[in-house]
Amino acid sequence: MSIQNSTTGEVLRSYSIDELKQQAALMRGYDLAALCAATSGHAGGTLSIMDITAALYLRVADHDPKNPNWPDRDRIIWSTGHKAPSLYLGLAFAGFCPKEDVALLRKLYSPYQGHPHWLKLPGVEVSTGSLGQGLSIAVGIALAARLDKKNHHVFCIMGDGEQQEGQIWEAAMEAGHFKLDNLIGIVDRNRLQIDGWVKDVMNVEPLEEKYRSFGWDVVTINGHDMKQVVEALENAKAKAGSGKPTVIIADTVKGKGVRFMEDVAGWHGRAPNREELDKALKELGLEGQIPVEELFDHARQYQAEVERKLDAKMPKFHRNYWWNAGENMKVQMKPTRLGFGQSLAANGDDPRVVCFGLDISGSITISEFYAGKPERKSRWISMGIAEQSATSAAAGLAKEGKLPVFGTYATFAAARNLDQIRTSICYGNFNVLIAGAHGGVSVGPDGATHQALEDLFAMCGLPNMNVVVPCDIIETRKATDYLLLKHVGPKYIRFAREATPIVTDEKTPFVFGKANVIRLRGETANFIDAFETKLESEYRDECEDLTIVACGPMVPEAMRAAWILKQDFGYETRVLNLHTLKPLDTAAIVRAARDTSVVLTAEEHQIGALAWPVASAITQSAELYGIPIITGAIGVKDRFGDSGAPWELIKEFEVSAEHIAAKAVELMGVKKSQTGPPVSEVHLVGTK
Ligand SMILES: Cc1ncc(C[n+]2csc(CCOP(=O)(O)OP(=O)(O)O)c2C)c(N)n1
Repeated sequence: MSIQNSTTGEVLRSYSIDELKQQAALMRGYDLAALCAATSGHAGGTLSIMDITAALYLRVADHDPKNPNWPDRDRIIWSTGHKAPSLYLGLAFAGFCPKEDVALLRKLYSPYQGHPHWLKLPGVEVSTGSLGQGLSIAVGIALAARLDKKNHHVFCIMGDGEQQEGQIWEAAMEAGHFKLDNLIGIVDRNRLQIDGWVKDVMNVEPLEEKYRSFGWDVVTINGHDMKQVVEALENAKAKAGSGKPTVIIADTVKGKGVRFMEDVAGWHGRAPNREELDKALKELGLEGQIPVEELFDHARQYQAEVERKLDAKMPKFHRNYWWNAGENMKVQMKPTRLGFGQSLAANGDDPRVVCFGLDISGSITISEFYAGKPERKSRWISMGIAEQSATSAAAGLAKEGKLPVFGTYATFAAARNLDQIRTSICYGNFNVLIAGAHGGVSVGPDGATHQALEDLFAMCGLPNMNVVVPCDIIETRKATDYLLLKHVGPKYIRFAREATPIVTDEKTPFVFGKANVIRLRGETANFIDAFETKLESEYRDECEDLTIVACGPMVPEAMRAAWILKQDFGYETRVLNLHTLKPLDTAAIVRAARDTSVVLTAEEHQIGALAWPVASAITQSAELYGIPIITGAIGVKDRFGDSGAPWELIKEFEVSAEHIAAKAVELMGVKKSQTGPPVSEVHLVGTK
């Protein structure tokens, strides 16, 4: 049946096998052009799944592009959310949305998020991006169809690396148990994942026997032979009433169609540059068939509008204080995550240190532990994409005296496995170091599912847990040095993905649990030299006008805000670098509140991981009873993230120095109105 008018039942378009092959080739071309325009994304897996995508969206699935919510449509669930461009192209080629719009991939406010979000684009069934959840959602949808006595089918697209997630097997058991013959699983068995070959990272074979033993019908096909693909999908649909779910295990090639991408793990999460795109299109036999320039133009025009909107939203001051915008106050930027790897490389000789790989090892730099040091390989344990089991396994290693370290994106390192952290690690008070990488919106184009904005609530809320959020690459290295070898107990370090300003040096103090005071001393050639940093316990009150308390890469933003506040308004700011969120340096907060009476917090997180403990320290301190303290909070305001460039997101989510400064001016207005004549200098341009 396929693409149809859901009112009349008329088939709108049916594709022959040869036509499907042509469409799949074109979809590959659009895919690579969209990735190139976005400058990020997943080339390898989007290419391996494209033949199946074309068959499903253009021939096998019953759906109506004019009525995406038609209740009787087949549902297609993309459990591997990182293959979103293939999903978008399936929809576009079936007529749900314009093909050229796929060039808006990964851009701010775009419906074409880095990972699919069903609330943004009609035709997308569910929001995914955290692997291993799609099959369970598909089970739920299949059960709902049964309850409603509906005949539609539910397809669920998964990866082979993804089969390492335990949740997949809970769902597989449920589908077998409930005899969900309206459910069709598809495994894109391209044999690669991020860290290498699936068989080496964590073998999942024999997949056929596993699914069979869970009560499924199993079909193995060549996922690039269009005839086999169509037959397998159509047969699976035809066998309703069999009492068994079906899984189609499709043997595919990662990067299919582009020789320099085929079977190369490095192309998992890479986008081609312009030269590589041209080469790829040639290899795909698509020269002149993809309107590359039009697509790029479309992307450029959209991007110009995004930038205009963002600029209009930003608080304005007498001059542009943005990073490296002027002749002086220059900064160097490096990703904080590199500091984590540097520390593991330096300290990994301790025979107790054991590091877990969770299939994002290069990106979060945990692989630096063994890079160039083969003798450490026995203490490198690849666990695959299995965060929950790895968390409890780390507790087991710690129980036996090892120093286990595991890390992944903070959403998967501190949220998916929260109960395991709570019960296996914290309740037993085990010595495990957890790294939450990619904290905050500055993760960028991957979008909401990959931007950890709640992890610190959970980690700070757990008894026995210790939490550090370092401000730059150097502090990340020092914090890891300390946590790894000196601190005993559960510990969480959170760091960012993007290159952020380096604002500390080797001499800058770092004492676990003790805040630093940072004071602006005047403009200099280099931003870092303009500031003096001291341990707060060694600092004497300078009667500053206000305090900004920050952690992580919000510390550099707070410093830049202090600069804006001085230059535009003449305000003196005490910046507190509260790198340790737990245990909290309550004394430093209380002293700052007492000395300045204005306390503004700044966090790249939902407001509250930093703001509420600081507020609580103030309200609970007997020293401050009866003293009015004016407080404010900068952070993410109870919303999920978005795709976009990292610094665009810092602006959109209002966590830039400009937003801190504007809020500080507002608070200072309140302070002055309480202590002197009212002032009108709220927000925007200063009054100096
Ligand atoms: C829960 C979770 N852990 C980790 C990741 C990061 N991640 C994205 S894709 C990927 C590898 C997936 O491998 P596979 O399922 O084989 O997909 P393919 O190789 O076909 O792209 C990983 C680890 C994630 N998205 N979700």
